[in-house]
Amino acid sequence: MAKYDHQLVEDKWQKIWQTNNYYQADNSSVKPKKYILDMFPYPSGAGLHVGHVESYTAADIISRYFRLKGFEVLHPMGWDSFGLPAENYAIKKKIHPKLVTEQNINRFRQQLKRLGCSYDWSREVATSDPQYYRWTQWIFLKLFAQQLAYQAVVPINWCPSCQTGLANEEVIDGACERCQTIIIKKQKKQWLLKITDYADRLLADLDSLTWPTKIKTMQANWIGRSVGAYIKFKLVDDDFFISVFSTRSDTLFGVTYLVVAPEYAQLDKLIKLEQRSEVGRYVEKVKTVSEYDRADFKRKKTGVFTGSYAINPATNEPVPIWVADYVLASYGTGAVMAVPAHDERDFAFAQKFGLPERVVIVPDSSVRQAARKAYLGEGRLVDSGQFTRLSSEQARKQITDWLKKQNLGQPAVNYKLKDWLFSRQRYWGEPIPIIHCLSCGAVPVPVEDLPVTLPEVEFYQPSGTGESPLATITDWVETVCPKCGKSAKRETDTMPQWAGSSWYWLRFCDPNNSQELFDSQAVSKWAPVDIYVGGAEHAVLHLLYARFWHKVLYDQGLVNHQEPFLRLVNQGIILAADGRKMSKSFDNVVNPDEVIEQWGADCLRLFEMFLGPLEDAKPWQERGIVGLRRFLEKIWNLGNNLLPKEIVPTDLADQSAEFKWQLNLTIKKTTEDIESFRFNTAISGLMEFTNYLTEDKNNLLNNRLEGFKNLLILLYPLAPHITSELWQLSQSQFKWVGSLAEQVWPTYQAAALQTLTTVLAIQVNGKLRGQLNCSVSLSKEEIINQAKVLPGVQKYLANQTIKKTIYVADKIVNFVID
Ligand code: ANZ
Ligand code: ZN
Repeated sequence: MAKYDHQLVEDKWQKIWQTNNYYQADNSSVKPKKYILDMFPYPSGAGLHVGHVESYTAADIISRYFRLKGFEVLHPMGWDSFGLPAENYAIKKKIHPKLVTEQNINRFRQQLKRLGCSYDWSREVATSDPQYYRWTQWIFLKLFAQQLAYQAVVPINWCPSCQTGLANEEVIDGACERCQTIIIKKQKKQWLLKITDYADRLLADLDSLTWPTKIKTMQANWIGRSVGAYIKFKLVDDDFFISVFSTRSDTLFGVTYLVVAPEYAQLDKLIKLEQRSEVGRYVEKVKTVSEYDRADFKRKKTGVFTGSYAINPATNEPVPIWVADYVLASYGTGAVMAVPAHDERDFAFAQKFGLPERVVIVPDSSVRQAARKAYLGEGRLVDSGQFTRLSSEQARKQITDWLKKQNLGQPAVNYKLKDWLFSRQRYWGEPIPIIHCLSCGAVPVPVEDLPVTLPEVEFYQPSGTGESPLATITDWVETVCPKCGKSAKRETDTMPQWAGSSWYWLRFCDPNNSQELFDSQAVSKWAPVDIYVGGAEHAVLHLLYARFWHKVLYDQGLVNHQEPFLRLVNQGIILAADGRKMSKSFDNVVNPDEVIEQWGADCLRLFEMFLGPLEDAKPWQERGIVGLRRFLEKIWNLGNNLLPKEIVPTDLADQSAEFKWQLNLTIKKTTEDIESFRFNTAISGLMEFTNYLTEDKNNLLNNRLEGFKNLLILLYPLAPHITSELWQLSQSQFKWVGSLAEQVWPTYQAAALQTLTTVLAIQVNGKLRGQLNCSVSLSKEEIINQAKVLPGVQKYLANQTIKKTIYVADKIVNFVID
């Protein structure tokens, strides 16, 4: 056998996989299915980076593993090719976005093939392909028909650099997600999607998902459901009522003033003549402050008095009405009842402007209050008339009921979530398929006229007027109304990048369907996605939008499952060797192509998986590559040494207990590690097993061969090229049936693992209470669980809380109780 030449081996297998359509998923297969999906990439000009390699390798390992487990696996790949990154790059390089996108896609595809990913390339889709976005537009029309897409003049987040409006989800810490430019507010007529109609379901259904807790929490907080009441305050000298949203109606007796947002719609009604100029100046000044800063708890409070008073319905006392920017116009009613004694911001504001405080809640237990601070917690009511002595919780209900009887209040639920701003004033996106007619209004483009394709133009840069560049292309804009036939104009805004990615997993089930969105049988075969792998940065963007669209399609009877992605796995970021983020400006970016060139794709795959737990952030430790290369060479040589030997494979029964134990332990560990995405420990287990096979001189040749055969299968998902080659080289001599990819994943024999045992002393508070005789293959948790239920131990632990468990491998378990 020749020296290990990764280029030769990898080229050869990639060609074989390609020409035989090896990984094509069969819609009519009778096997059980698994749908394993990667978050498809933006085909950026920079090409594939090591972070892509990390998550795509992980998903590929899982896909190959499940194929060997007997599943029909759908593992597709495509391109999220619309949107700002592609367009900005095109502008920079002065090439048309369509051309740039094509070039970049070709490069990405090539790179993914070189990485040895087992995609079903026959299902490739690109969101910027008219045959794809035709259906994205079709879904938009469905949303429009359901009144889930609507136009409104709203204050939008405008990025002055990208020259487009952005969704709230795209504004991070007050700045544009893409270019970090500070966002300004602009009034503009925009398309919005009514994601708020789905707020409750988007929240409730999180429970059904196997997703990282962190992501679920982020979504829940973003949706921000809060239960409270609307409460009305009558003006002292007018019949006008100010309605506020409060989660703490139990503090009503403590309300000493009201605050409205500077943008409060009825502000004019409230301003007294003598306060007019001061309020006017304040409102002007606030326009320069971002909403993000305004929501900051710690910011210095500012505000002015309007001159008006309202009546606190609980105390019947007049309370002054102020304008302050810590109240946001976009939440609740844009007005707040201020309770300085029990709210942090109200407290700071009252301190600054000398407004009174009134304590109405005291803590149940006598926790000592730090001096001069608001008490924010729950407790018992004091100084609250008929409600005094009630608990906060009782009081919220009773005060709200009492207000309701007087028509001054009602229970309410509010959400932080806002409708999804869906218009972009950019060229490189799906045209919104609407025609504006003077007599008929907004008219949907008839389905048979889809797709509304982007016009081929020379000039696709932002227009600078705040309108989409499409607005300048007169012969595209001018059209006729599909309803009345009069001349009309096309909508010139485009959809955001998130549109195409909000349903692509469904199109993969039936990617070439030209008659409908997808065939419902194909979708019921594959959907929902069983395992979705990708970055956590999409927590409240793509992952929220995708769930929303999926639910809309569910309500339309187009899919039969409420959620798109059952299990979500996030990969951690790979940092540069210096611990900083990889970035062109630090000149520390690793190019995966070069690593593949020098060490091979199998080596790169193993190396990235071996860096540490998949979900952790971890630095690129170049030195480690050599170690993994040696590991691969060791396996190559193991095959090399076995091949010339005349071995007649015999039954497993001949094997020693030690060998059986080693083999079965490796099978068990690799299986469990792969299923739980612990690829780093799977690899170290396989390394140990390889060492055992190469170093244990007492091992029968026969055992080594059996071990080698299993090793190739177990390692195949992680390093598919070298294992396929070694398998093929050994196959005829050892009479192995079928190719490696056709093998069945081995199962371990529990009995073989019992043979090597160990005895541990089990103590309670340091006193020996029993002995545990168990297999050495048990995990720490398994051992502790078994130790707890030993009869001699259990009686000491009954009704006790274990404060601490001390575990010394192979020796002691000591339970510490009171
Ligand atoms: C009186 C009160 C007393 C409040 C108290 C809190 C504590 P979440 O939980 O986030 O929904 N609020 C209502 N609308 C607001 C707006 N537009 N801008 C700023 N603050 C607003 O918060 C609800 C609470 O935030 C409401 O309950 C209101 O203050 C304030 F001891 O009402 B509370
Ligand atoms: Zn018309």
